[in-house]
Amino acid sequence: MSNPEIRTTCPYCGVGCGVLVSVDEAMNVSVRGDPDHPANFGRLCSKGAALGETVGPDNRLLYPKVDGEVTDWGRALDHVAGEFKRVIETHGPDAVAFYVSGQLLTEDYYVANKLMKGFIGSANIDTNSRLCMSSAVAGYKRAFGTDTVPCSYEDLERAKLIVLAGSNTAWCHPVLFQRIRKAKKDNPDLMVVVIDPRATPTCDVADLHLAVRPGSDAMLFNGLLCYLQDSGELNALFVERCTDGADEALASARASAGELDVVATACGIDTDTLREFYRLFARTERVVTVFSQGINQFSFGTDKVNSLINCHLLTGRIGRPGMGPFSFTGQPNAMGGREVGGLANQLAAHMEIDNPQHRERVQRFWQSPAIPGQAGLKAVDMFQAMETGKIKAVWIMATNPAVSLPDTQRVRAALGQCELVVVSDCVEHTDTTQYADVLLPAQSWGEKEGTVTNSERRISRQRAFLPTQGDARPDWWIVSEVGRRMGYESAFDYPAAVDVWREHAALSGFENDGERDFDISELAGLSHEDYQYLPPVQWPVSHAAPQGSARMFSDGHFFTRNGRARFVPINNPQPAHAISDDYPLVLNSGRVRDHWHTLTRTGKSPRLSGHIVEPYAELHPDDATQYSVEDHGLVRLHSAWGEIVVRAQVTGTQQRGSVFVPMHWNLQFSSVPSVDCLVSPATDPVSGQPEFKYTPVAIEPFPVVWHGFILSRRRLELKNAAYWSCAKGQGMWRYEIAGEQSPEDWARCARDLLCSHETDVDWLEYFDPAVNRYRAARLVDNQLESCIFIGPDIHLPSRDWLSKLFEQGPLDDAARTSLLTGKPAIGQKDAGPIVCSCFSVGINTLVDAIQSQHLTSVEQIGEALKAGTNCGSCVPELKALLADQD
Ligand SMILES: Nc1nc2c(c(=O)[nH]1)N[C@H]1C(S)=C(S)[C@@H](COP(=O)(O)OP(=O)(O)OC[C@H]3O[C@@H](n4cnc5c(=O)[nH]c(N)nc54)[C@H](O)[C@@H]3O)O[C@H]1N2
Ligand SMILES: Nc1nc2c(c(=O)[nH]1)N[C@H]1C(S)=C(S)[C@@H](COP(=O)(O)OP(=O)(O)OC[C@H]3O[C@@H](n4cnc5c(=O)[nH]c(N)nc54)[C@H](O)[C@@H]3O)O[C@H]1N2
Ligand code: SF4
Ligand SMILES: [Mo]
Repeated sequence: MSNPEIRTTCPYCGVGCGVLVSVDEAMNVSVRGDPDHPANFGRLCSKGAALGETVGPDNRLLYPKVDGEVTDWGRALDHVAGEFKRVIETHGPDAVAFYVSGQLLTEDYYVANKLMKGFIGSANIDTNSRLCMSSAVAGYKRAFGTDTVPCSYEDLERAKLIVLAGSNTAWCHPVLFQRIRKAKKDNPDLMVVVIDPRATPTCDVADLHLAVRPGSDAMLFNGLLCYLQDSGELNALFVERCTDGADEALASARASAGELDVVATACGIDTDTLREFYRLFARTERVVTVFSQGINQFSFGTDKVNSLINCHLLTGRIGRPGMGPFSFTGQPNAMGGREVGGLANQLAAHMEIDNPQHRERVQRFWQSPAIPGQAGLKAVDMFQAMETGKIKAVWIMATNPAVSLPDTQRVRAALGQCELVVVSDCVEHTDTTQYADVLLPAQSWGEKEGTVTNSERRISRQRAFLPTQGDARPDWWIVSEVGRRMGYESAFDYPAAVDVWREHAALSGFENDGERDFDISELAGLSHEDYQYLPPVQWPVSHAAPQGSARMFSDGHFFTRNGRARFVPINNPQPAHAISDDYPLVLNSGRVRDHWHTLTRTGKSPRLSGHIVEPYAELHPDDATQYSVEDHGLVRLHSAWGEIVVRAQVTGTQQRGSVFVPMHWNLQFSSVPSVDCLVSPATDPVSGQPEFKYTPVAIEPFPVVWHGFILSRRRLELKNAAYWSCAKGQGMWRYEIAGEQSPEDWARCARDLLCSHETDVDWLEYFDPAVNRYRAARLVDNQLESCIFIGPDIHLPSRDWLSKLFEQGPLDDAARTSLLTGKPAIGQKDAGPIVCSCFSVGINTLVDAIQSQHLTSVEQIGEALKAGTNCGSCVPELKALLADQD
């Protein structure tokens, strides 16, 4: 029997879907979409649907550790507080830093920010949101005076045109993608334009795809600004009454982007396609321009953001239903972090550190001994300051910078050098925890209580439904306890999360009087019970709008000094590092459908790990020919900052001159430390956001003499293979491996790789020295324990049917034979790699059914195999398979 369902919020992306969770007696967790949550109305994506597979105990950090030794909380907290105090007393408050995360809950974030800015007295607290949406923040602030996302998700349904700029919505905000798909079905007039150098699965809903040259968006939107004026779409009344600076912005746009042909050439698209987009935009009043990392992650990301906001200001398309510039935020609480002022250049409750009045007000509210007079170090600079010794103690919470910051070699070196590294995480082994002097176990999703804010300013509750594992504690508690031990007892005396919430809400309304956009003061008096049952609500939730607010700027009033929005003149900005003969290709990086960031959670799920099992580099077929790269072969990518070896995927969806590498893999899952080894540390001078989408690189084949794979019930240590990667399967782990030299004795090498030197196991072995083909299986009690397949090239047996043998009991003769022949026994099907992760449907099963049952639509596939009928995340891939079979 299941216990009652608990209502909570998905901990992954910024869509912020409501989920209903139930836990059975065996502690199995099942999850379904909350039909009443306004973000998703019952929908989930593949990641949300598989949440139950990610809450298990493996690799959980359970107890505090100091210098590698397990200890109790009292000692660990005293140690952290004592060391921070010592460093501050000796070297001043700016010698310490916090590096936090959009995956903290608002309550955690609030307390961390308060401790650093109000009590330690330094602004050296920055967050991984710096890597994520700081250009959106800076762009909004330049235009509106505040960091205000004006739109609601319902605007997607009310729009007539949706422009998806630098957003792979299908994979990164899948439930919003489903909403767009549904909106298109309900309203066939709705047009969708995708602006992305790659043809991503998002193009599945696109009426028009602009495969722009990387980095050319500002040019594109500057051209649009000119076109809008030329075609008479300028909203003179709005521009005159509600904005400043239109003339300067237009003049600046004209200087580089006044001619269609010039813009088309700069953007690498033909003039007709460009004109079609401009016409569509010009003639459609209700247009939402969605933007994400393809806009933000540039050294001129803020300029890109303002170039697109300018177009909405010129046409007055903001503050009304179905229109506006809409930043889709990445992390579940990227927005909450902005609200509490978690960035080094903010204060709290959308107040500014460089505003003396704000500083005085926040200090008075906090009754704090100190408040920094200027901004602290932004993420990239913070780690560089650790390298130079300026920062001597850092506390990292809920982020994995050794993987996710650019130029990770340097980041790792900086962590290695820093006197004191404290890491709060739910997971024990990550590339970052390796550098920790102190490890603090944080409660994980399902164990903790608090709130998050999604992309449409909607605050939702995360609620606990599992007992806490080990000695883990809420992040807000850990930080408060350190604060108390540093001598600030009363300021950090919070009995529960709701007490933090009330203070945060009260500060938002403190001396506000409508002057600041962020105001949730109506929620400052929530009782314990109100907080427990708080329904999702969009801020502001103020005296004037006690039920929350769907849209901002409806009255044409902005939060600048004179109440007018500002145009920002944009020139023709260029990436920090241009391609050259040495580094002729542009490296682009981002996400895949079923994985989340550095794999600490989705890497635990067999379903999610079966979609894409290895790190890869996507490149165009002509580039593959030019650089002698073989599809599925290994390639070495190198830049001025580092190198990695990954699998090549040759595909026409990539444009010439560009390479795409996903950001997820790291040393816990592969021989690749991170694609960020290659990425340039250049940042945007306004926002501090790194240029993750543009690093010049070179590519060449990586010569190996053998390829292979291993399937094993136990996790293995393969650190010595020239190339390896690992993915969780059902009841086993799957490894892809390759070597630069053949061993003299394969049998011995196999035993080393499989960590097996026992004598009581049964080995089946096959070796053909003429072609260097080796296969072995290790059986215990006649059950498959592990197997290894080695060959001279990439043509190896399918892993998918072999992995099914791990789900069987004792192997029969047919299974034993098929193990050595590398072919499924007669009658046994090989499903192939997973396409639909909800129902684990493989590619071979799909192709088979499409051919034999003459299936011609996604609906027919759904009826035959269920694939695509749950979350729908695989629908673009199903369509591509149907097209291939035509
Ligand atoms: N599955 C999954 N979903 C996620 C996450 C995850 O890890 N996995 N992470 C979440 C987080 S934190 C974030 S920030 C979001 C990110 O969500 P997105 O921003 O949608 O994801 P990315 O894959 O980083 O990049 C988006 C697209 O930008 C394109 N791009 C690159 N250069 C340019 C350019 O010059 N111009 C334009 N117009 N486009 C360009 C890339 O080709 C890519 O397709 O996803 C969130 N959702
Ligand atoms: N090349 C390249 N690099 C990128 C990007 C890119 O597009 N390309 N994108 C950037 C972006 S947008 C982002 S957001 C970052 C993401 O990068 P990271 O933030 O480094 O990635 P995560 O894997 O999400 O790390 C979160 C960590 O917090 C832990 N954790 C989870 N929940 C909690 C909790 O409640 N409390 C505590 N204390 N710990 C918790 C997890 O176990 C994990 O170790 O990567 C950035 N890096
Ligand atoms: S879209 Fe998927 S990952 Fe994002 S919040 Fe919803 S269920 Fe979670
Ligand atoms: Mo992000």
